[in-house]
Amino acid sequence: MAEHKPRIFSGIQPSGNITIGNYIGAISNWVRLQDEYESIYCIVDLHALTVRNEPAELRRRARSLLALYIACGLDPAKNILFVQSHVPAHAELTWVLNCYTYMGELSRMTQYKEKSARHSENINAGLFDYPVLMASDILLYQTDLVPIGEDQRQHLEITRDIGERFNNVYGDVFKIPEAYIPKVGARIMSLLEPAAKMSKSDENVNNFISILDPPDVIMRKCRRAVTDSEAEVRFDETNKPGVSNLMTIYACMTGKGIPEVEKEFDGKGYGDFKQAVGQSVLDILAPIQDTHARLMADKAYLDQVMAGGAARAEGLARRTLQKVYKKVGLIPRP
Ligand code: ATP
Ligand code: LTN
Repeated sequence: MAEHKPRIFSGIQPSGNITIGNYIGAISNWVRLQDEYESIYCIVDLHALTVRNEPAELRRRARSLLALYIACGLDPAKNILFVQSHVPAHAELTWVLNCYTYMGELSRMTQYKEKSARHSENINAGLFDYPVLMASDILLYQTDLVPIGEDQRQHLEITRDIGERFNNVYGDVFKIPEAYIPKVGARIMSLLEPAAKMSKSDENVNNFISILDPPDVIMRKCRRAVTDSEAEVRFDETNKPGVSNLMTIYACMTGKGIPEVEKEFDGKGYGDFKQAVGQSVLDILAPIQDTHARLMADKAYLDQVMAGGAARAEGLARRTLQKVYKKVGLIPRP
C-alpha cells in the first residue's frame, strides 16, 4: 500500500503582486516541504473579494499568482494547485461553520481590526467573516500542517477552535491542524516603516519588494530602505529594526545564518551591505521572473493546471462537506 503522507494546505490572496515577504514567510517553505507532504496550495480569490478590486485585474492577478507558484518551484505534478472559487465546497462549508463561530471571537481578530481601520469606507461582513472562510479552506482537506507567516497565527488558532468545537458536538469530523511558522523570516518588515509588516497591498510601493520588480527597482528600494544613524551591521530588532530586517532578508535569500551575516559585514558600511542585500534578492528572483513570463504566455498550460487542480481538490473537499452536512442534519439529496 502507498505510504500515506501527512497533508499541507496553504494559500495566498491574489490581492497584488506577491512580495519577498510572502516568498520568504510562506512560498519558500512550501517548496521545501513539497516532497515530505501531500500538499494543496490555493489561490484564495474569494478572500480577495473582501476589498474592492477591478474585475479584469483580479482575474489577471489570480492567473499570475498561479504562474508564480509554479515559477517559485511548486511542481503541479506533485502538488494540488487550484483556485478557491473553482471548488464551491469552500463557500458551502463556510456557511455551516458560521453557525459555529461567535461574533465575539471574530471581533478580536487583529487582521480584521487593521483592515477595517484601513478600509473604513467598506467594513463589509466578508471582512469580518474572513477567518471562517480560511478555517473552511483548511478543515475541508483534513489538513495536518499549515505553513504561514507570523501574521496568520491568530487565524490558525481560531481555525483550531472552530474545528474542535464542531468535533466536540459531532465526533471526529475534522483533523485539527498545526501551524508551521519559520523561525527566521516569518515577519518581513516594511522597508520604509520597519515597525509594520511588509504587505503586498501597501499603497506605498517603496515599502515592499514585489517578486516581479525589475532589477533596477529592487536595487533602488534596497538602497533607500530605512536604517539608522549608526554604521554597524548588527542584529537588534528593538534598536535597529531596519538593519535587522535587511539582515533577515539577506540571510533567507542566501541561506546563511544571522551570525554569519554579522561577521560578513563586520567593519563594512551600510552602502556595501544594501548593495549585497539587493544582489541576493536579484539572484533568487531572476529565474523566477523568467519562468513566470514564459508561463504567462502559455494560457493553455495554466488553464490545464487550474482545471486539474480543481478536480483533485473538489474530490477531497466533497467528502468532508458531505460528512458535515450529514452530521448537522441536512437531508442528503435523493
Ligand atoms: P495583503 O496585503 O493583501 O493583506 P499580504 O502581503 O499580507 O497581503 P497574504 O496574502 O495575506 O499577504 O499572505 C500570504 C502568506 O504570506 C501568508 O502565509 C502570510 O502569513 C505570509 N506573509 C505575508 N506577509 C508576510 C511578511 N511580511 N513576512 C512573512 N510572511 C508574510
Ligand atoms: N488568510 C491568509 C490567506 C489564506 C490562507 C488560507 C492561508 C486563506 N486561506 C488557508 C493558509 C491556509 C492571509 O491573509 N494570508
